[in-house]
Amino acid sequence: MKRGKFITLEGGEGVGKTTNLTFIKDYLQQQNITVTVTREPGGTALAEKIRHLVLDIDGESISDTTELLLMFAARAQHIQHVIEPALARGDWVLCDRFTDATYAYQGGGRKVSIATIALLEQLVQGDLRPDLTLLLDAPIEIGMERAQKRAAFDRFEAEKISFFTGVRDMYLSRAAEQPNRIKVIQANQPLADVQKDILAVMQAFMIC
Ligand code: Z5A
Repeated sequence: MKRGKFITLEGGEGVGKTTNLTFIKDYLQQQNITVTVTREPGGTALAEKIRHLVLDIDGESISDTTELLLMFAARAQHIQHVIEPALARGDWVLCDRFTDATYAYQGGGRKVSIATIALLEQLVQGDLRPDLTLLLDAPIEIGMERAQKRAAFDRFEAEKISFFTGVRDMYLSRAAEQPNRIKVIQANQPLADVQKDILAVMQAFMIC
């Protein structure tokens, strides 16, 4: 069985990851590809419990190190129980956030050392890296404005603007360092134009 491809969607708050995940899933299914759609933190029963713990705004305060380790603990479960088995059986895995989010939020936002994140990445993932990452990028105010129209803020959404600037800068610097894997999509356009750009990236990826 040919191993599947691993595609991740990244970006700040409210940039449209969830909206466009469905668009990409539909496109892949039209190409007769079996798709496993999942998300981080989460994707397994235990990892979803960890998600609840790290997003809960009313819980005990969480240290930066604890937050980092919880993200990777959830990821270890997710890789073992969902991502690796799906790739091995030939599914394509479409994941709403993955380790680029750790570099962006814990590294760029919380200022955790990048070397520490890289160490945990190697420990938890071995050689596993996404084959393609779509980074939806928009000015912070636009994403926040969209996100505010939805439910109440979680622990991350309640952060200051400087935190989100750090997150966005880290995402963009990783995209500049890894242009073959990370494709930046301008997410502050009307949805139809965003999806036109996503389609162009997906079509180019399919013929590689
Ligand atoms: N986190 C972390 O710190 N470290 C890690 O390693 C990982 C995660 C993996 C949970 O993520 C949190 O975990 C996250 C980082 C942290 N921080 N937060 N918060 P999440 O993915 O669940 O949370 P999120 O970023 O807030 O996702 P979201 O709120 O679901 O946003 P989204 O998926 O990007 O956006 P959306 O729901 O598709 O769209 C938002 C609204 O905008 C909606 O009404 C859409 O209809 C609308 N929309 C979308 N696109 C457009 C366009 N183009 N024009 C106009 N309106 C649009």
